[in-house]
Amino acid sequence: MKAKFRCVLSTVESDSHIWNLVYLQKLLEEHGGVVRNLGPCTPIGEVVDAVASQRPDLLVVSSVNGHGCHGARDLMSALRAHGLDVACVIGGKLTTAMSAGDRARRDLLALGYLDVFTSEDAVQNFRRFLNQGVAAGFSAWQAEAAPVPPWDGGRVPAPEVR
Ligand code: B12
Repeated sequence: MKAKFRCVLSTVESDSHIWNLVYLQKLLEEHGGVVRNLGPCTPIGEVVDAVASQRPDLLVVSSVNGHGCHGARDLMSALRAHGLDVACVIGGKLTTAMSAGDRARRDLLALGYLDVFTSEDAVQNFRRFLNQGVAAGFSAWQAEAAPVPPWDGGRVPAPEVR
């Protein structure tokens, strides 16, 4: 298949899981990506170097050990500190509690991730993202906003005054 985009694939420094990366590499290749898979426990410096030297169209970060949301913040900060503005998405199992998922999603979108794919239909949504990205450019993607529950800084009902 003709190459349609170049992609760097990584995880975060704390994450030693491998098969998620293998799976994503195959999925990306199926969509026409030429993939540089940086492997598990990816040092942040290696991701920064790969993005700086290869100027990929897309950086995909996958983490499943439940702590990825922290490493993902550090990774985006490092990319920004090096002046690297690359279309970047993340997915997998990023938190240990389902209830922390919305907040993590909100934080990561605010930091500059184009989307955060963690739901049950993550792969289906990611396929849509890839198809649209190949057609119109990855940066054009508009992620759905994460809901803000009232106890998490959202709209808090005014207390009843008697
Ligand atoms: C194999 C395995 C291990 C092996 C990994 C071996 C290796 N070299 O890969 C070992 C034993 C080393 C291991 C260690 C640990 N593991 Co483990 N592990 C698993 C296990 C059983 C299978 C993972 C796997 O290979 N799946 C196959 C791949 C293809 O599927 P996947 O990883 O789920 O990825 C899919 C989706 O998540 C999604 N996805 C993933 N990334 C992305 C990114 C994008 C952009 C998108 C769109 C989608 C996407 O797409 C994939 C296909 O559907 C899972 C449980 C399970 N059944 O899933 C636990 C699991 C991932 N491990 C877990 C944990 C907690 C750990 C440890 C912390 C345990 C410990 N206390 O030491 C350590 C962490 C090690 C580390 N430093 O990261 C938890 C994570 C819990 C959480 N996230 O809340 C899980 C879910 C088990 C559980 N139910 O508690 N683990």
